Amino acid sequence: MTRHPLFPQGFLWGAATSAYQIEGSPLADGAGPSNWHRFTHTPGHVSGSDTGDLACDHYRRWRDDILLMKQLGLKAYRFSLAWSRIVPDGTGSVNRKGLDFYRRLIDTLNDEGIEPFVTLHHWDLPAVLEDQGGWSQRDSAQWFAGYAEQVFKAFNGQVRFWSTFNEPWVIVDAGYLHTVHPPALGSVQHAARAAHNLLRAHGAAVQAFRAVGSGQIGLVVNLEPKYAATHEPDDVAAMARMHSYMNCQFLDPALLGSYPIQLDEVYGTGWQQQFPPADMEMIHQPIDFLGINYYSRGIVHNDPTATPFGASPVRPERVEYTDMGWEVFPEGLRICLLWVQKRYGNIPLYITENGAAFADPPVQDGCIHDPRRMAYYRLHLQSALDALRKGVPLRGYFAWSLLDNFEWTAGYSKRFGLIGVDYITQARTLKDSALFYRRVIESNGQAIWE
Ligand code: IFM
Repeated sequence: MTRHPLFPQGFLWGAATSAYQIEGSPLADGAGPSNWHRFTHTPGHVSGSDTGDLACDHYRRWRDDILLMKQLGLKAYRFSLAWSRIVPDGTGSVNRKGLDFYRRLIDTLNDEGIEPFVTLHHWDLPAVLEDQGGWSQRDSAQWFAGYAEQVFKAFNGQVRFWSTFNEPWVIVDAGYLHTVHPPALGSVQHAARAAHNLLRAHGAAVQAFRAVGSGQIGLVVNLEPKYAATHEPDDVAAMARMHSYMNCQFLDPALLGSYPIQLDEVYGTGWQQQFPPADMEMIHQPIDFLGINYYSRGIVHNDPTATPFGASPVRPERVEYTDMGWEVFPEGLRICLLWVQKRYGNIPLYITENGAAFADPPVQDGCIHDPRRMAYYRLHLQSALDALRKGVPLRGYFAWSLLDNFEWTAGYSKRFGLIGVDYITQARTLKDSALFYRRVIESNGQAIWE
């Protein structure tokens, strides 16, 4: 039998979810409404008028879901906390019952030997804070650090891995620059401010963690290698703009202490002058790890009509696309990991999300056969392993997602789960990809070559 390289001993194999996408019961036990609760209840925003009111009913079925994690052999579970359950008014007093939900979850995960890998904010902001300006408001850094501090104190010693934000780029791009996510502002000025305040909030939470918390803290970003459609200088320049906007906008300030210069072409020359220079000190805090979410690559061409980037996407033909319309491009994962190491040094890395939406066939013989998703995982894990062998300090991998779930504006129409969810009966069914992932975990990677 050919012996292939394996992942290192202790590699953290996990699966990921987020609060609003799976929990349901958004207002239970004294929780306040979140921006996403309000957004989904406003007609016209979400496909099929779907909401997170029930989702995967994880708020009530979490014990069963932990049993499923055990069945998969997961070593870690990445999930987020709903700020509006814990601090319903966004700031001020803590809702004990909201905190208790997460305490039970975390305690049980620890009892079962599954590492809780906790995200403080995965897009669901207390609605009351959005009413006060959300992330475009400077106070948001203190709101977030206050909430984070309460949580660090409550779970001190119970959680070893914390992330401040999941994909701040999406918050800014979809919610502030465009009108796809709440608060749907569609404003370059608000986008620039929101990006800066998210970074300040990240830094302030890291400072709070160093004062009252224990364990490790990091940031999770979504990255895409960018390509120019041609070698023409205009296309190459368009690619460079998109690369700095998506890949460097958050990592450069957080890890290097400055914004990439090309961001001026998006936000306008001098955009940083509105911020006190001392902000960068707060933003540039040492962190313990970086989480990378990877799904696809982006190809762009110069397009002066497309504001504010002057760039538009190009979709290659004769390649595979997922149901999200994202090109399957496994080597991009290795490219991202190597790029991060080259630009930011040897900070420990986790792949905190990777996975694919494909329509699934009905349950057959108690299983869901999803060969395309399985192939997606196999190829991306091979790519990750390649990066590891080239010296990238990769410490873990989280499949997105543990369960089929609420895919934001696509509602329940896209299925990312290793485990299928019947949204009428709430029955869970393991997919072939879940059985494959279990073999990967058991064999510490050998199964990706079989
Ligand atoms: O479902 C999302 C998740 O919330 C953030 N990262 C991308 C996933 C797939 O779109």
